[in-house]
Amino acid sequence: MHPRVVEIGEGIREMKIRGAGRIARAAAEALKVFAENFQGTREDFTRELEEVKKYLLSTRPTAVSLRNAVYYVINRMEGDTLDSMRESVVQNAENFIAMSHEAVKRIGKFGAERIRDGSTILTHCNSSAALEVIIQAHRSGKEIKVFNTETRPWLQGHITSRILAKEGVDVTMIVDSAVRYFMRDIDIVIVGADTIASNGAVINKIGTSQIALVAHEARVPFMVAAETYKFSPETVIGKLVEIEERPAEEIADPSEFPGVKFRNPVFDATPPEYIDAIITEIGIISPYIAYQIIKEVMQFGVES
Ligand code: RUB
Repeated sequence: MHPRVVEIGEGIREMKIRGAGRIARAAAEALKVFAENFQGTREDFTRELEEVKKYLLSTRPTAVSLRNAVYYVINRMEGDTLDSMRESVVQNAENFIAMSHEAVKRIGKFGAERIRDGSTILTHCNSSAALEVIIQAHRSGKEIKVFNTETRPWLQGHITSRILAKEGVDVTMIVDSAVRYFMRDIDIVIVGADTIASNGAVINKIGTSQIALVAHEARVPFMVAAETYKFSPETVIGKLVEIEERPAEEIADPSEFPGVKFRNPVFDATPPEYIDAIITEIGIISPYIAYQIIKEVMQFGVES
């Protein structure tokens, strides 16, 4: 396999490239690199494309954006000759990447409209889509404050805090368990998504569902910022979303805790009844219309 393809794949697996949107674009980029650098026969191309596809799909299990990106690029491949097939893969990958960037910008625009001047926003983990909403609201001149969780165990919240501080946003980092303590100061919660199931449940960084529960209790609106390629066609045909469980070492050194078991699931599911709206690039929608959105993205294809 081309070394750059492996570099991207391992980058996703080891979380050097992370966040559902980024890993989707990186997977499309890997397919593009493969097609551009391929040498061999048409038959070899088809066979190796399948290998690259399987390899990319194996890197992280939860974010459907990765699979939707891979299917988008491969299932739309056209042409009978090797050159036309290669060109088609390159073009599809470029289209996906451009569409993805554009989607995040539109989400930011729509979402920023929903942020009232003077609001205090809570976010969790590090979501480019959620950050785009916050940053566009800030750039439009609204006086906003942001609380963000540190997000154990990978501390993606550090990235979020730094990005917001650099933008000049008034940002406060809190530990994950302080969410309920601060909820009385929060006007709106905005998080991202890795996958949205056909029943409207949102799968996002572990802890998201607890935050949603606390927001619900405090009657604080809970919004999800997500591109339509985060909706999962697979869930329509009955597949369950696999929740990635990562090594215990990410939490603590198990050798220092003889007799102790560790569990480290890195995503959880927030049911639709705790979600006020999902901000997508095609509009702000109720989680209950997830199925209609999936029908539109079904065109990406699904492996049954
Ligand atoms: C990242 C995470 C993000 C979503 C959405 O988890 O849960 O909230 O992926 O991000 P991890 P984006 O760090 O384990 O990949 O809006 O950037 O797609």
